[in-house]
Amino acid sequence: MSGKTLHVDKTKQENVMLRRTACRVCGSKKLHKFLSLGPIPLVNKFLGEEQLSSPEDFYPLDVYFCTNCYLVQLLDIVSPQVLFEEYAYLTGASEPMQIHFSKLADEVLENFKLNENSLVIDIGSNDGTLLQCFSKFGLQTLGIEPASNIAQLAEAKGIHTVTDFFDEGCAIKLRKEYGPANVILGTNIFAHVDNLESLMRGINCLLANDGVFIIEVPYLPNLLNNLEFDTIYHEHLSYFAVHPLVYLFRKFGMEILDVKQVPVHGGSIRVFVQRALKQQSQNVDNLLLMERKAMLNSLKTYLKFAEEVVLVKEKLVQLLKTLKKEGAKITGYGAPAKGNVLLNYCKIGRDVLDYVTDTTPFKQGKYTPGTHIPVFPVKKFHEEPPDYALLLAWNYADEILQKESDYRKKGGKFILPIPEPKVI
Ligand code: DWN
Ligand code: ZN
Repeated sequence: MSGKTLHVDKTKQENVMLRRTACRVCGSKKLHKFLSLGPIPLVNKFLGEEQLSSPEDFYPLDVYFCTNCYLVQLLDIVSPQVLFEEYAYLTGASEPMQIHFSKLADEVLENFKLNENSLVIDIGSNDGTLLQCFSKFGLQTLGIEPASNIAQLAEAKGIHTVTDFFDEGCAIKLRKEYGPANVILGTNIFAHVDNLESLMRGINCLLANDGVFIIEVPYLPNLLNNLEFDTIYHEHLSYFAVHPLVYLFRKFGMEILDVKQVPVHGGSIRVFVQRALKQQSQNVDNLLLMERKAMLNSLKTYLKFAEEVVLVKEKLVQLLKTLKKEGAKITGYGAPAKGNVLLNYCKIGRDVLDYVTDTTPFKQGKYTPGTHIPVFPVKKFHEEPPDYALLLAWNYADEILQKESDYRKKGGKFILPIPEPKVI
């Protein structure tokens, strides 16, 4: 395992980082640190060959629990401009996400009265994959995406996309230009935003009176139960359960109409939010009860999680060491952001993984941040199959295992890193 010295440029950090001292949702200062995964680099900043010899920046990654509203969160905030103005992750690069979003659009169309005049706005619309599922039914769509390299891809597909960060100021401009939205979507953006007050004021400004705001966020109980510690990184500022969300939406005159668990990104919740409810789904109380039973309101739960994370790390490192000693060739499958947390936290470098493969064009030909492992298209995996493939994109295990059944038939093995390192 690589043991290099980390470069922490304090002055640079001060320029790109803010330190929050109060809870993002309730403002309380009763915040308890329970886990440190850093210092690690920014995990979507893949490096070009020319960058490998320059010093790299590493940032603290400490996780806190608010004993007032029970929000789990980061307090060290890396500037969103640095994180998102140019971005490597493409929704369309993962086929399971295309299927998932298509089902989301079907559900919205079934449950809400929409027609060809209805406006659907997607915040953090990425390459337009989700909005395409609405535009094919003739609805009006508008994407908001801060990464210009990705907004361009959406435009090329015919999905009109405004390149901007969504906040209250942006919402005021959009409302003037496009009118109120019947549906506002925010899949995997709610956890990414530090200023939730400005975001929610923006939603209130842009949403039609009877409109619906639909978010998807990774669900905290899944993170805890499956030890998905690698989904913790600087882009994800909040780790939500339903309890803090109820608290937050009420502050802005909104209520959760319905909430359901969906199987993406390690287990997420899809939350439907409106101003005036006729009736709230029983699902809301059911999940709140489950969260109380799971002791999400107790610091002890998080301290136990932190202990388990260390054990997973030790077991994974030991397993890889043993396999390497036996002369095994190992590579990584997928180069997700979370994979870079795992590699950096466990100090798994090029001495362990020969290469990683990934379907995202922006990542191919580059090197993983911090660990400098080359990223290739999946063709390399088929041409030079390893004995073992560390499944960094474990959230797509079912699909990938099925897709790579030939590799497995020929004796190739996958290593699943969490919840407990396992060879399959
Ligand atoms: O919130 C976030 C989520 C939505 O996406 C972001 N902050 C960043 C990103 O997280 P991630 O990079 O961990 O997401 P994924 O979807 O788990 O990434 C999977 C990666 O694996 C992608 O780079 C595509 C790649 N992949 C692959 O190479 N072969 C994926 C599949 C399904 C495959 O068969
Ligand atoms: Zn709080």
